[in-house]
Amino acid sequence: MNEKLNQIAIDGFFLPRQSSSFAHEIDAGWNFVTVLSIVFFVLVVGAMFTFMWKYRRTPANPQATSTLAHHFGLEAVWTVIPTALCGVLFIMGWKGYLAAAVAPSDAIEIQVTAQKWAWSFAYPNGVISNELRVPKDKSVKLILSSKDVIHSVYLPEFRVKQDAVPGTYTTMWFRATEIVNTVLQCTEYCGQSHSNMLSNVFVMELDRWNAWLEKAAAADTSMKPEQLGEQLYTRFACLTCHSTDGSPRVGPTFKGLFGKMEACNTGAVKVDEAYLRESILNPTAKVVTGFQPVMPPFQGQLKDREIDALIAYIKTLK
Ligand code: HEC
Ligand SMILES: [Cu+2]
Repeated sequence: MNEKLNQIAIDGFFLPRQSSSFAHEIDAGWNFVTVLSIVFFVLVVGAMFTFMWKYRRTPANPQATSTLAHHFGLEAVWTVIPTALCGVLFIMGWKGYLAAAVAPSDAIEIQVTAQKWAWSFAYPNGVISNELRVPKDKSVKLILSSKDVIHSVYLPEFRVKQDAVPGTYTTMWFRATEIVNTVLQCTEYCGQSHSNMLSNVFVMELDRWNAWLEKAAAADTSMKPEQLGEQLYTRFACLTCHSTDGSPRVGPTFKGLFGKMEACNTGAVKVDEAYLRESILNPTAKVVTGFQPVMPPFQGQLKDREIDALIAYIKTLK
Protein backbone atom coordinates (compact mmCIF):
# COMPACT_ATOMS: atom_id res chain seq x y z
CA MET A 1 0.00 0.00 0.00
CA ASN A 2 2.95 2.31 0.50
CA GLU A 3 4.24 2.57 -3.03
CA LYS A 4 1.27 4.78 -3.90
CA LEU A 5 2.20 7.32 -1.28
CA ASN A 6 3.89 10.44 -2.43
CA GLN A 7 7.33 11.38 -1.32
CA ILE A 8 7.24 14.21 1.19
CA ALA A 9 8.96 17.21 -0.37
CA ILE A 10 11.59 18.65 1.91
CA ASP A 11 12.14 22.21 0.82
CA GLY A 12 13.45 24.03 3.85
CA PHE A 13 16.70 23.25 5.63
CA PHE A 14 15.06 22.83 9.03
CA LEU A 15 11.36 22.62 8.42
CA PRO A 16 8.97 21.13 5.85
CA ARG A 17 6.94 23.18 3.35
CA GLN A 18 4.59 25.79 4.71
CA SER A 19 1.23 24.64 3.35
CA SER A 20 -1.28 26.01 5.86
CA SER A 21 -2.30 29.29 7.38
CA PHE A 22 -0.63 28.25 10.67
CA ALA A 23 2.76 27.56 9.20
CA HIS A 24 4.28 31.05 9.23
CA GLU A 25 3.34 31.81 12.81
CA ILE A 26 4.49 28.46 14.14
CA ASP A 27 7.77 28.68 12.27
CA ALA A 28 8.31 32.22 13.59
CA GLY A 29 7.98 30.87 17.15
CA TRP A 30 10.30 27.98 16.37
CA ASN A 31 12.91 30.27 14.79
CA PHE A 32 12.68 32.68 17.72
CA VAL A 33 13.39 29.89 20.23
CA THR A 34 16.25 28.57 18.08
CA VAL A 35 17.93 31.99 17.71
CA LEU A 36 17.45 32.69 21.40
CA SER A 37 19.04 29.36 22.32
CA ILE A 38 22.05 30.00 20.08
CA VAL A 39 22.55 33.54 21.43
CA PHE A 40 22.42 32.38 25.05
CA PHE A 41 24.62 29.38 24.35
CA VAL A 42 27.30 31.66 22.90
CA LEU A 43 26.93 34.17 25.75
CA VAL A 44 27.08 31.64 28.57
CA VAL A 45 29.73 29.33 27.15
CA GLY A 46 31.72 32.32 25.85
CA ALA A 47 31.75 33.92 29.31
CA MET A 48 32.74 30.58 30.84
CA PHE A 49 35.76 30.15 28.58
CA THR A 50 36.76 33.82 28.92
CA PHE A 51 36.81 33.60 32.73
CA MET A 52 38.54 30.24 32.69
CA TRP A 53 41.32 31.75 30.64
CA LYS A 54 41.44 35.08 32.41
CA TYR A 55 41.58 33.66 35.96
CA ARG A 56 43.66 30.57 35.27
CA ARG A 57 46.44 29.72 37.68
CA THR A 58 49.85 30.84 36.37
CA PRO A 59 53.29 31.07 38.02
CA ALA A 60 52.77 34.83 38.12
CA ASN A 61 49.31 34.45 39.69
CA PRO A 62 49.33 31.30 41.85
CA GLN A 63 46.51 32.39 44.16
CA ALA A 64 43.07 30.93 44.24
CA THR A 65 40.33 33.45 43.40
CA SER A 66 38.89 35.09 46.49
CA THR A 67 35.33 34.26 47.49
CA LEU A 68 32.81 36.41 45.63
CA ALA A 69 29.87 38.08 47.31
CA HIS A 70 26.51 38.95 45.69
CA HIS A 71 26.24 41.46 42.91
CA PHE A 72 22.66 42.68 43.01
CA GLY A 73 22.76 44.53 39.68
CA LEU A 74 24.08 41.50 37.80
CA GLU A 75 21.58 39.14 39.38
CA ALA A 76 18.69 41.47 38.62
CA VAL A 77 19.74 41.64 34.95
CA TRP A 78 19.98 37.87 34.52
CA THR A 79 16.62 37.38 36.18
CA VAL A 80 14.62 40.15 34.54
CA ILE A 81 15.75 39.61 30.92
CA PRO A 82 15.09 35.83 30.77
CA THR A 83 11.75 36.30 32.57
CA ALA A 84 10.70 38.91 30.02
CA LEU A 85 11.77 36.59 27.17
CA CYS A 86 9.75 33.72 28.69
CA GLY A 87 6.80 36.11 28.87
CA VAL A 88 7.13 36.87 25.16
CA LEU A 89 7.33 33.14 24.35
CA PHE A 90 4.30 32.44 26.51
CA ILE A 91 2.22 35.08 24.73
CA MET A 92 3.28 33.77 21.30
CA GLY A 93 2.47 30.21 22.33
CA TRP A 94 -0.85 31.09 23.93
CA LYS A 95 -2.09 33.04 20.92
CA GLY A 96 -1.04 30.25 18.58
CA TYR A 97 -2.63 27.61 20.79
CA LEU A 98 -5.97 29.45 20.91
CA ALA A 99 -5.98 29.91 17.15
CA ALA A 100 -5.30 26.22 16.60
CA ALA A 101 -7.68 24.92 19.28
CA VAL A 102 -10.89 26.61 18.11
CA ALA A 103 -12.02 25.93 14.55
CA PRO A 104 -13.92 28.65 12.66
CA SER A 105 -17.66 27.95 12.69
CA ASP A 106 -17.86 27.66 8.89
CA ALA A 107 -15.22 24.91 8.71
CA ILE A 108 -15.91 21.83 6.56
CA GLU A 109 -16.14 18.84 8.90
CA ILE A 110 -14.45 15.54 8.11
CA GLN A 111 -14.69 12.57 10.47
CA VAL A 112 -11.40 10.73 10.86
CA THR A 113 -11.36 7.19 12.21
CA ALA A 114 -8.10 5.58 13.23
CA GLN A 115 -7.61 1.87 13.64
CA LYS A 116 -4.66 -0.48 13.53
CA TRP A 117 -3.21 0.43 10.98
CA ALA A 118 -5.07 2.76 8.73
CA TRP A 119 -7.06 5.97 8.57
CA SER A 120 -10.51 6.44 7.13
CA PHE A 121 -12.08 9.79 6.31
CA ALA A 122 -15.86 10.35 6.19
CA TYR A 123 -16.89 13.42 4.18
CA PRO A 124 -20.02 15.55 4.66
CA ASN A 125 -21.89 13.77 1.81
CA GLY A 126 -21.26 10.31 3.29
CA VAL A 127 -18.31 9.31 1.11
CA ILE A 128 -15.70 7.31 3.03
CA SER A 129 -12.16 7.25 1.70
CA ASN A 130 -8.72 6.22 2.87
CA GLU A 131 -7.32 9.45 1.44
CA LEU A 132 -7.65 12.91 2.91
CA ARG A 133 -8.75 15.37 0.25
CA VAL A 134 -9.34 18.97 1.23
CA PRO A 135 -10.11 22.16 -0.68
CA LYS A 136 -7.57 24.96 -0.81
CA ASP A 137 -8.23 28.16 1.18
CA LYS A 138 -11.13 26.63 3.15
CA SER A 139 -11.10 25.87 6.84
CA VAL A 140 -11.28 22.14 7.46
CA LYS A 141 -12.11 20.65 10.84
CA LEU A 142 -11.11 17.05 11.50
CA ILE A 143 -13.08 15.19 14.16
CA LEU A 144 -10.94 12.28 15.32
CA SER A 145 -11.74 9.03 17.01
CA SER A 146 -10.08 5.65 17.30
CA LYS A 147 -11.41 2.12 17.25
CA ASP A 148 -8.64 0.53 19.26
CA VAL A 149 -5.62 2.29 20.75
CA ILE A 150 -4.38 5.88 20.78
CA HIS A 151 -3.19 7.07 17.37
CA SER A 152 -2.14 10.55 16.36
CA VAL A 153 -2.73 12.62 13.23
CA TYR A 154 0.36 14.49 12.14
CA LEU A 155 0.44 16.79 9.13
CA PRO A 156 3.89 18.35 9.19
CA GLU A 157 3.33 20.65 6.20
CA PHE A 158 0.25 22.07 7.91
CA ARG A 159 1.98 22.24 11.33
CA VAL A 160 -0.87 20.44 13.09
CA LYS A 161 -0.98 17.34 15.23
CA GLN A 162 -3.66 15.77 17.41
CA ASP A 163 -4.25 12.44 19.15
CA ALA A 164 -7.12 10.14 18.16
CA VAL A 165 -8.34 8.50 21.37
CA PRO A 166 -10.72 5.54 21.70
CA GLY A 167 -14.05 6.34 23.36
CA THR A 168 -13.96 10.08 22.75
CA TYR A 169 -13.61 12.74 20.06
CA THR A 170 -10.81 15.21 19.58
CA THR A 171 -10.72 17.93 16.97
CA MET A 172 -8.17 19.83 14.95
CA TRP A 173 -8.39 22.28 12.08
CA PHE A 174 -6.30 23.94 9.41
CA ARG A 175 -6.60 25.96 6.24
CA ALA A 176 -4.45 24.69 3.39
CA THR A 177 -2.92 27.53 1.41
CA GLU A 178 -1.48 25.76 -1.61
CA ILE A 179 -2.20 22.89 -3.97
CA VAL A 180 0.02 20.14 -2.64
CA ASN A 181 0.19 16.36 -2.25
CA THR A 182 1.56 15.15 0.99
CA VAL A 183 1.27 12.40 3.58
CA LEU A 184 -0.51 12.13 6.90
CA GLN A 185 1.41 10.09 9.45
CA CYS A 186 0.51 8.36 12.69
CA THR A 187 2.81 9.67 15.40
CA GLU A 188 1.70 7.58 18.36
CA TYR A 189 3.35 4.17 18.44
CA CYS A 190 0.40 1.81 17.97
CA GLY A 191 1.88 -1.61 17.31
CA GLN A 192 3.46 -3.74 14.62
CA SER A 193 2.55 -1.77 11.49
CA HIS A 194 2.58 1.69 13.06
CA SER A 195 5.16 2.97 10.59
CA ASN A 196 2.88 1.98 7.67
CA MET A 197 0.00 3.98 9.06
CA LEU A 198 0.12 6.67 6.39
CA SER A 199 -2.49 8.24 4.14
CA ASN A 200 -2.20 10.37 1.05
CA VAL A 201 -3.31 13.97 1.45
CA PHE A 202 -4.40 16.07 -1.52
CA VAL A 203 -5.16 19.77 -1.45
CA MET A 204 -7.44 20.60 -4.40
CA GLU A 205 -9.23 23.61 -5.88
CA LEU A 206 -12.72 23.87 -4.35
CA ASP A 207 -14.60 23.03 -7.58
CA ARG A 208 -12.40 19.98 -8.24
CA TRP A 209 -12.89 18.87 -4.65
CA ASN A 210 -16.69 19.12 -5.00
CA ALA A 211 -16.53 17.20 -8.29
CA TRP A 212 -14.42 14.49 -6.64
CA LEU A 213 -16.93 14.12 -3.79
CA GLU A 214 -19.83 13.78 -6.21
CA LYS A 215 -18.00 11.26 -8.34
CA ALA A 216 -16.98 9.21 -5.31
CA ALA A 217 -20.56 9.15 -4.03
CA ALA A 218 -21.88 8.05 -7.44
CA ALA A 219 -19.17 5.42 -7.90
CA ASP A 220 -20.15 3.54 -4.75
CA THR A 221 -23.72 3.03 -5.90
CA SER A 222 -23.00 2.16 -9.53
CA MET A 223 -20.08 -0.22 -9.03
CA LYS A 224 -20.30 -4.00 -9.30
CA PRO A 225 -20.28 -5.64 -5.82
CA GLU A 226 -16.90 -7.40 -6.19
CA GLN A 227 -15.33 -4.17 -7.48
CA LEU A 228 -16.73 -2.20 -4.55
CA GLY A 229 -15.57 -4.98 -2.24
CA GLU A 230 -12.03 -4.69 -3.55
CA GLN A 231 -12.08 -0.96 -2.84
CA LEU A 232 -13.52 -1.44 0.63
CA TYR A 233 -10.78 -3.97 1.34
CA THR A 234 -8.31 -1.08 1.01
CA ARG A 235 -10.54 1.65 2.36
CA PHE A 236 -11.35 -0.15 5.61
CA ALA A 237 -7.77 -1.36 5.94
CA CYS A 238 -8.59 -5.07 5.79
CA LEU A 239 -5.38 -5.29 3.76
CA THR A 240 -3.19 -4.42 6.73
CA CYS A 241 -4.16 -7.75 8.31
CA HIS A 242 -5.45 -9.94 5.44
CA SER A 243 -3.52 -10.75 2.26
CA THR A 244 -5.06 -11.94 -1.00
CA ASP A 245 -2.05 -14.00 -2.08
CA GLY A 246 -2.13 -16.85 0.45
CA SER A 247 0.38 -15.44 2.94
CA PRO A 248 -0.84 -14.97 6.51
CA ARG A 249 -0.51 -11.50 8.04
CA VAL A 250 -1.94 -10.52 11.42
CA GLY A 251 -5.05 -12.36 10.23
CA PRO A 252 -5.62 -15.29 7.82
CA THR A 253 -5.36 -14.73 4.06
CA PHE A 254 -8.55 -14.29 2.01
CA LYS A 255 -7.18 -16.45 -0.78
CA GLY A 256 -9.15 -19.69 -1.06
CA LEU A 257 -11.12 -18.77 2.05
CA PHE A 258 -14.63 -19.18 0.69
CA GLY A 259 -15.92 -22.74 0.86
CA LYS A 260 -13.09 -24.19 2.92
CA MET A 261 -13.36 -25.73 6.39
CA GLU A 262 -11.93 -23.34 8.98
CA ALA A 263 -10.71 -24.42 12.43
CA CYS A 264 -12.04 -22.04 15.07
CA ASN A 265 -12.11 -21.96 18.87
CA THR A 266 -15.74 -23.14 18.67
CA GLY A 267 -14.90 -26.08 16.39
CA ALA A 268 -14.64 -26.48 12.62
CA VAL A 269 -16.91 -24.32 10.45
CA LYS A 270 -17.61 -24.21 6.75
CA VAL A 271 -16.84 -20.77 5.35
CA ASP A 272 -20.05 -19.53 3.74
CA GLU A 273 -21.74 -16.13 3.43
CA ALA A 274 -23.20 -16.26 6.95
CA TYR A 275 -19.81 -17.09 8.49
CA LEU A 276 -18.10 -14.28 6.57
CA ARG A 277 -20.74 -11.80 7.61
CA GLU A 278 -20.44 -12.80 11.25
CA SER A 279 -16.63 -12.70 11.07
CA ILE A 280 -16.72 -9.13 9.74
CA LEU A 281 -19.35 -7.74 12.09
CA ASN A 282 -18.42 -9.65 15.23
CA PRO A 283 -14.95 -11.18 14.76
CA THR A 284 -14.65 -12.65 18.24
CA ALA A 285 -17.74 -14.87 17.82
CA LYS A 286 -15.49 -17.48 16.21
CA VAL A 287 -11.75 -16.94 16.47
CA VAL A 288 -9.66 -18.72 13.86
CA THR A 289 -7.17 -21.16 15.38
CA GLY A 290 -3.61 -19.82 15.36
CA PHE A 291 -4.65 -16.14 15.36
CA GLN A 292 -5.14 -13.54 18.06
CA PRO A 293 -8.61 -11.97 18.48
CA VAL A 294 -7.38 -8.51 17.44
CA MET A 295 -9.71 -7.68 14.57
CA PRO A 296 -11.89 -4.62 15.30
CA PRO A 297 -15.65 -5.30 14.95
CA PHE A 298 -17.18 -3.58 11.89
CA GLN A 299 -20.71 -3.61 13.30
CA GLY A 300 -22.31 -0.24 12.55
CA GLN A 301 -19.58 0.84 10.16
CA LEU A 302 -20.45 -1.06 7.03
CA LYS A 303 -23.78 -0.84 5.25
CA ASP A 304 -25.42 -4.09 4.18
CA ARG A 305 -24.48 -3.40 0.57
CA GLU A 306 -20.87 -2.99 1.62
CA ILE A 307 -20.82 -6.25 3.59
CA ASP A 308 -22.29 -8.03 0.55
CA ALA A 309 -19.62 -6.38 -1.60
CA LEU A 310 -16.80 -7.58 0.67
CA ILE A 311 -18.21 -11.12 0.65
CA ALA A 312 -18.52 -10.99 -3.17
CA TYR A 313 -14.89 -9.88 -3.37
CA ILE A 314 -13.64 -12.61 -1.01
CA LYS A 315 -15.49 -15.17 -3.16
CA THR A 316 -13.47 -14.10 -6.22
CA LEU A 317 -10.18 -14.91 -4.46
CA LYS A 318 -9.95 -18.59 -5.34
C1 HEC B 1 -6.13 -5.45 12.97
C2 HEC B 1 -6.11 -6.49 12.00
C3 HEC B 1 -7.39 -6.80 11.24
C4 HEC B 1 -8.13 -5.96 10.44
C5 HEC B 1 -7.93 -4.49 10.17
C6 HEC B 1 -9.16 -6.79 9.85
N1 HEC B 1 -9.06 -8.07 10.31
FE1 HEC B 1 -10.24 -9.65 9.78
N2 HEC B 1 -9.24 -10.84 11.10
C7 HEC B 1 -8.12 -10.48 11.83
C8 HEC B 1 -7.68 -11.61 12.62
C9 HEC B 1 -6.48 -11.61 13.57
C10 HEC B 1 -8.54 -12.67 12.32
C11 HEC B 1 -8.48 -14.09 12.89
C12 HEC B 1 -8.99 -14.13 14.28
C13 HEC B 1 -10.49 -14.06 14.35
O1 HEC B 1 -11.15 -14.90 13.76
O2 HEC B 1 -11.00 -13.13 15.01
C14 HEC B 1 -9.50 -12.15 11.35
C15 HEC B 1 -10.54 -12.90 10.79
C16 HEC B 1 -11.32 -12.49 9.72
C17 HEC B 1 -12.22 -13.34 8.99
C18 HEC B 1 -12.38 -14.82 9.19
C19 HEC B 1 -11.25 -15.42 8.39
C20 HEC B 1 -11.10 -16.94 8.41
O3 HEC B 1 -10.04 -17.39 7.97
O4 HEC B 1 -12.02 -17.62 8.84
C21 HEC B 1 -12.81 -12.56 8.03
C22 HEC B 1 -13.81 -12.98 6.99
C23 HEC B 1 -12.28 -11.22 8.19
N3 HEC B 1 -11.38 -11.21 9.22
C24 HEC B 1 -12.64 -10.16 7.40
C25 HEC B 1 -12.13 -8.87 7.54
C26 HEC B 1 -12.56 -7.75 6.74
C27 HEC B 1 -13.58 -7.81 5.62
C28 HEC B 1 -11.86 -6.67 7.19
C29 HEC B 1 -11.98 -5.21 6.70
C30 HEC B 1 -13.31 -4.67 6.64
C31 HEC B 1 -10.98 -7.11 8.26
N4 HEC B 1 -11.17 -8.47 8.44
C32 HEC B 1 -10.11 -6.31 8.96
C33 HEC B 1 -7.52 -9.24 11.84
C34 HEC B 1 -7.99 -8.11 11.16
CU1 LIG C 1 -1.44 4.57 14.77
